[in-house]
Amino acid sequence: MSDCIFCRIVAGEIPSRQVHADEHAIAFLDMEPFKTGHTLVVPRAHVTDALADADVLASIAPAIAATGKLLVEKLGASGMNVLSNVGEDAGQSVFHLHVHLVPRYADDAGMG
Ligand code: DGP
Repeated sequence: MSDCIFCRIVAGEIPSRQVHADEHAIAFLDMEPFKTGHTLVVPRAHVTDALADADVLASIAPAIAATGKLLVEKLGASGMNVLSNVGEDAGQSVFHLHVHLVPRYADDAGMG
């Protein structure tokens, strides 16, 4: 069994609130959301971060776009923060590439 929490979510060993999936990636709600609908897009392949493997990063682009569109449609978000922390000093806490999609709403007062 992998000790990577996101590999275990991808494998279905740990439950998640999945909002999108394709051949290369899954997207599920973040358990510590900055804003309503905060979602993580995660490749099925294990790479440590967004700079580790350009092919894996490129492979999740369709899932990022589809999930962002879904969040706008379903939640009425009027904007989106799309970001990936690379390295502990940048705030990365799970070392399996993940892209945060944080839906934003008019007058929602910053990231906090
Ligand atoms: P980062 O700090 O950029 O590595 O973001 C990691 C995010 O992952 C953080 O916002 C919390 C989330 N997270 C960590 N473990 C789990 C989990 O088991 N399930 C879910 N849904 N989210 C998780």
